[in-house]
Amino acid sequence: MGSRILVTGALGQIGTELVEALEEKYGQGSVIATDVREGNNCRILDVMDAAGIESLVRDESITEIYHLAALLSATGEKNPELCWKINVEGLENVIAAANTHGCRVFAPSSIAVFGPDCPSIAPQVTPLNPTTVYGKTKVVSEQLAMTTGVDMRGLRYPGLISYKAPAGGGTTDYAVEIFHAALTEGHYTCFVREDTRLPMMYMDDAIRATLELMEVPSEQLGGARGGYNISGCSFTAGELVASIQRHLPDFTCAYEPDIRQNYADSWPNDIDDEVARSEWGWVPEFDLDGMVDAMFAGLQA
Ligand code: NAD
Ligand code: AKB
Repeated sequence: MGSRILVTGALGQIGTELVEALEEKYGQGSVIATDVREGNNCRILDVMDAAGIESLVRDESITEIYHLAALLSATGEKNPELCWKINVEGLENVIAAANTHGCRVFAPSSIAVFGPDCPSIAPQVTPLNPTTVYGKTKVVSEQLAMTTGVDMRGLRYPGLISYKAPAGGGTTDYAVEIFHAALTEGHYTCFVREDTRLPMMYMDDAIRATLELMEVPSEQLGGARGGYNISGCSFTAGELVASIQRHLPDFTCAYEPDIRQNYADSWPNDIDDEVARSEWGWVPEFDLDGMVDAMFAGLQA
């Protein structure tokens, strides 16, 4: 039998596009999309329900789990205990089912694993001292990938930019919201400073990276398997505005930093992804202007 795939958190920003890509690759009947919320072609599955995960994995003969259910940084910092429960205990429940039934697991990490002591261009190997609970849960995820005996892989996704689903409560959401505001209002009030530079990535690159990583033979992956650095494009909020103004010259942006500025300031400006490039051939396709052009093409279609 071929791959039988379970996706958790499938209705979110990544799941919306990853499910499509997995169905295209493996066939529609091979992918079971689940979320704690109701949605089209999506079964209800709460990742806190260990028995529910186990029985679904068993009954559907699941071979691979793409575990996307989580609380992101901004939502997570509002409710740190819930963030820890969903992100760590939810992952442990997925790993337990994977262990019992011999599944491979993809569990995303994030640039949120880095803290203020990280160099501005984050190396693959550096002390991981995040200030957010969300970041701490991602450090645990990377450690579990090295210690559970399950074939578990992850990517330190930068802030992801896409138009098919809204961003899900993160610090980097401004880089998604700004497009919708630009088209509907001609104005955006940004919650980080104009000079805030963060690593970002267009969703197409992120989906391709995910599929590519899961294809690599296990023995080819080294100590970064739980969270490879992958770089897309790095830009300031002001540079994003300038790129959007190529399409909408009258677009304006004001800057009113809130608590999310603190999380952004604790993360690096850019990512060194040499290890992903050399171990499994990672190469991004979208730079800032390419991403902005693709966003406008998608939103206006
Ligand atoms: P999202 O918030 O858009 O989607 C998460 C989904 O998980 C939601 O649909 C939500 O309903 C679901 N969920 C929440 N609690 C659940 C529970 N108890 N059981 C089952 N489902 C539950 O997030 P996303 O952007 O799609 O992120 C997916 C993964 O990628 C997360 O692990 C996130 O940390 C990671 N990541 C995302 C980004 C980004 O910029 N989007 C960057 C780095 C890492
Ligand atoms: C967030 O801002 O919380 C996410 C992430 C970078 O993990 N987009």
